Amino acid sequence: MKDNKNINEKTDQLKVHTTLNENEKLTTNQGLKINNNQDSLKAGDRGPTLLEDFILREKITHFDHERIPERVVHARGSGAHGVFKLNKSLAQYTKAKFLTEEGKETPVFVRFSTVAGSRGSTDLARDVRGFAVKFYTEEGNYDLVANNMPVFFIQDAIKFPDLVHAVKPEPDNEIPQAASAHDTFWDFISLMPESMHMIMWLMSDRAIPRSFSRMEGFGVHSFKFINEEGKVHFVKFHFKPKLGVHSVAWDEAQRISGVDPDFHKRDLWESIEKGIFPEWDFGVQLIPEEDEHKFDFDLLDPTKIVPEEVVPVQLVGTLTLNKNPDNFFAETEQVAFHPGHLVPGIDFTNDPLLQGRLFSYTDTQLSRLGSPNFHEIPINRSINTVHNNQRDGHMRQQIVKGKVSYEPNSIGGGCPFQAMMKEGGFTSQEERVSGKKVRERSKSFVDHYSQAKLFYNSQSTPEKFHLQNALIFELSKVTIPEIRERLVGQLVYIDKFLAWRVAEKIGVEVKELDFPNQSLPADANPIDLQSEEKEPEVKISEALSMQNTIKNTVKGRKIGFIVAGGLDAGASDEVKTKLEEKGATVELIAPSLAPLRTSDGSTLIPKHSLTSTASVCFDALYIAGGEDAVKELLIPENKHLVLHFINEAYKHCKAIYFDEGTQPLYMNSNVGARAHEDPAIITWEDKNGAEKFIHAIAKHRVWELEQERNS
Ligand code: HDD
Repeated sequence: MKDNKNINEKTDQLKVHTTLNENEKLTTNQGLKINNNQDSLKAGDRGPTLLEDFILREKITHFDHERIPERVVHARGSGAHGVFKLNKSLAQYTKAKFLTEEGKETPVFVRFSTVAGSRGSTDLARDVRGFAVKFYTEEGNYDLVANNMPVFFIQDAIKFPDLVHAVKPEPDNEIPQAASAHDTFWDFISLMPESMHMIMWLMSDRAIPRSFSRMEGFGVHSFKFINEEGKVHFVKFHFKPKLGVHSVAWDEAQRISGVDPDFHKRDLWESIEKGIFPEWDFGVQLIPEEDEHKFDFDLLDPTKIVPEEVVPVQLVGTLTLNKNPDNFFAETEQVAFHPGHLVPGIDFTNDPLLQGRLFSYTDTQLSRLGSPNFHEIPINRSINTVHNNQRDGHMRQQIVKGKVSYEPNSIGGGCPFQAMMKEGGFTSQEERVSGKKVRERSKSFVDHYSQAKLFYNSQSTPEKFHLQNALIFELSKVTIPEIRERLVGQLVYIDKFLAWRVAEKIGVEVKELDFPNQSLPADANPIDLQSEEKEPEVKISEALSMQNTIKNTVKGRKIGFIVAGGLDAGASDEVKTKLEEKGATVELIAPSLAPLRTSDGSTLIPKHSLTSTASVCFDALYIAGGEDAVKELLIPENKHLVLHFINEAYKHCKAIYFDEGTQPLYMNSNVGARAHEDPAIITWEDKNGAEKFIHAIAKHRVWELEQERNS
């Protein structure tokens, strides 16, 4: 929505820096009007270009310096503006103003990302997704730099460069791009048992989301809330998508990467342009400070979740994305997040991963954005005005009046003053800290498998099957058998059948492992420690299976209508209208892009041809009836393409609606050969076909029929 009404304090602030070239004359960067932008200044029309051509020089120089370093991780991203609305006050737990006043709306900018791939890589890589939220609060910027998975690979930030070097393309040949399926990643992982819980998440379909609007977001670490009285609660942050958590199949992800590598970016952009705003419930898990040690895991360990069965998630707010950026580079590329951007009422914990992050984010902006003044880039500016004695540096924008740039001062009347706590001055939570200076891991961080098991056991059968196949795919790309074998040795501690099944497919034997483990205290043996494993409080957690998040909605779904000249307009219009009324989008796919005539003489313009798109770009297919249309779809040059569409959608467990007269296509496709009832196949025989179709799409996929649909 270019000029939609979703204006807030932040978007208002950005307007001052926004420009439109409409009806304007071309100028240099100095504002000089340009009279010829086609030719450089030469000594004679066939002569050499003159050095004095300042217009050419300015243009080329600017172009030569257009690129900045991409983010060292999370390089590929998509962003949007929006609003966070608080529905239930958290004043009992925190004094952060944006979390205390019921009904309060806070502007936000959110950037989603993949982690390993370069800026130009595909959206559908198997990867963690970043979910970074900048809240422009009246007390300053608060950044929740989250992921779509609630745990992390490592427990200590000192291992982050190792992890990233292992997953990024291998340094000798820069292969593979945006993929973890290679030797160095699995070599590292197989030597880091603490990563196994995260590996379960990464090998699950959560790593290949259907869209950003269908992913969860997690703050990962435990943070702290502090209320007006100074009382402390540990807090875990959650974003739960209103559309449910849904993913695509791995085979589909690979196809989408070729057909539409910008699949997620496009989905986010188009949804917002259409007014189908992505929305999440914002929730918190709250743990009183005195209960810190009540769990069978350490709250400071970022490889652990707090199961929702133990501490329920309280939903207190709504995050809505309602405006696309005006300029990708200025906003999405230049936005700079940092877990250390805090407001009073929120504080860190001693999670050693979080502690290291607190150094990394400002540091990286210095090389990425090139100056300590990156906070002055419009997208990064706080809506609260900035007053301090920091001065100068590359690209300084603010013009601070007066002689004074130090404190204390008398010349400037002592300004700017320190703020007292009651005036909103930030104070770190007072915490007693004592201990020997040691380079060690706490023994409370040592159980690496219980929650990996919890995750695996909480998956539905199809989800387990997908996870197993993901491991087989990834490990089959590992060329060194010892690494494959070592990893299988880890899987044994999670699920013996899983380990055996993977081992069988990747050509190794299941052996018990015995190798040095850097993450444990020097005198610890991982196997002994595991035998101390406690019986977990929760054995299955419903919240961990995507299957349990299905919502009864087709909002934001994209349905492909396969049509041809002479289609039965009445029937297809009825289905289309019903889908659109419920917030789904219908796109027409025809043998060519030429306008086509329907049975009632009206004209339709197809958006796609059978060769310009693929079934993987849609959530469901509708095959339109009409004698002439079906005849055209059956001519040899179209028939194999249509059947490919149908068979592929069928294989990916999608809903397909065959309308009146499409029997020949139905019978010739794999659908015709099905042996059992299938709730996601709707035919001309179904009464209330449109309703059944909508119901089936809302269920996302019939994963439970995957084996049958693929047999
Ligand atoms: Fe990080 C970017 C999330 C651990 C160092 N991180 C980055 C982004 C997200 C996360 C979403 C992209 C922000 C954007 O869109 O601009 N990172 C996480 C989460 C972590 C985590 C959820 C663990 C719980 N990160 C982590 C560690 C370190 C970093 C342990 C270093 C010690 N992360 C960075 C970084 C990045 C970054 C190098 C790259 C670009 C940037 O910061 O601005 O500083």
